[in-house]
Amino acid sequence: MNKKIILITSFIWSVTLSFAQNIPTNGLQIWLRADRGTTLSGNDVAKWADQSGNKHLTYQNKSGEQPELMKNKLNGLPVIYFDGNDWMESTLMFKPANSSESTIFVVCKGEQIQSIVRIQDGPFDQLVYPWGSHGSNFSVRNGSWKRVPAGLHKNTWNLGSASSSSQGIRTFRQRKLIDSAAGVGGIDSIPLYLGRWKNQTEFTDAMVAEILVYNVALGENDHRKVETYLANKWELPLTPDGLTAMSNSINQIHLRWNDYSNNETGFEIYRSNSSGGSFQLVGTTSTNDTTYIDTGLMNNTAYYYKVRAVNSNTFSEYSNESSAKTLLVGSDDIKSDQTQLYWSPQTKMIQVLGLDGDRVQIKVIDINGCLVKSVSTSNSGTIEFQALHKGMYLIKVFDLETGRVLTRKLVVA
Ligand SMILES: [Ca+2]
Repeated sequence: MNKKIILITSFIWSVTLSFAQNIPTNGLQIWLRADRGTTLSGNDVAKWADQSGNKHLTYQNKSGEQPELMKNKLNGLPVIYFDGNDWMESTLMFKPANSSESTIFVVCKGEQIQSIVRIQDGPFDQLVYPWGSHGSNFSVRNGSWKRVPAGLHKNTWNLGSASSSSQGIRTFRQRKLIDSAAGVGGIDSIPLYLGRWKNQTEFTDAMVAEILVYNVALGENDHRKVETYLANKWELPLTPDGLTAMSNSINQIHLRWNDYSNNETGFEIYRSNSSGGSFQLVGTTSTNDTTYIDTGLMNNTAYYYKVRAVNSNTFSEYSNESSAKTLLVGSDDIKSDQTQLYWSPQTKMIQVLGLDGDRVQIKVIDINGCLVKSVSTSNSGTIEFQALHKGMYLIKVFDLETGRVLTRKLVVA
């Protein structure tokens, strides 16, 4: 029994370690994990120890202003709840590399997700993430303000991050770039607070699972490594991208995208009749699916799509938007009743007659629905190509310029 517990504990420990192994350490100033390093006073957190190796102390001595440790709250792990009145002070004096660089990661969920990381000591220099009502922004101030939307959502788990440098400031949620603005500079050393800045009116009413603060602007690979570590550890889905919509049918559109999550229960498919329009949920896939076929569509109609990953904890941001147009319902001709399809038993060739010079794609599909041959041409008149093994085939000629399609059954004897 004891042996079993030790084995399970060491397994969890090794999983946690392997999640953390790829985190970049260059520039890591403070690393606060709700699952490690808390010193409790009752259920409240009096001290929250830095895991970066820098040994910065984060503390709150007043019992009424200490956040609460909530056990078994997200993926079996504890989180720390700031109730609106709670805040902590850190011994870290944050000094951005090149007077401008920072990268901040926060895993949080709440009603008021402002001032979770508040790097500020006065009305001037500050890096606050998230800032403003409902955590709407990332705020950087060095004399003049720069603020970009943070894109975090109320009352669902967010994997948010923000970075600043002389090149620009940027915000992300669940891996998706939310917004960016021109760069900053000239920021001095500033102390770090959590939850609120002393007794200021902006406050945090939210659960916080983990915080990492770097004094460098992480490059894309390193930024992705931290996101992936946090997403895997806390079971938060990351945002798909690379969505591509395609149609070679009168009533179906095929979708394909890139999956970055290892914890989604599936992907939600949203469709609209216009770009940026009113998107409706039209389907949900299984875990790890990266394709979807939307069926029962109108012919000769453009449809717009976006997808997102979901699980029971939260949803990702939406992917890019992609659109495709279904084909026109074809008569037997492509353009002017002149296109015909033949198979010649003598020459064993398939002939397509009456082409008018439009770009066409000819697809030969076997009885199992598999594409066995695809020929593209923009010839006029007749083309012919090598015939097939014995069997029954469907031959489709798509006119890529008019959207018309000609379909014929063909038996090769
Ligand atoms: Ca996946």
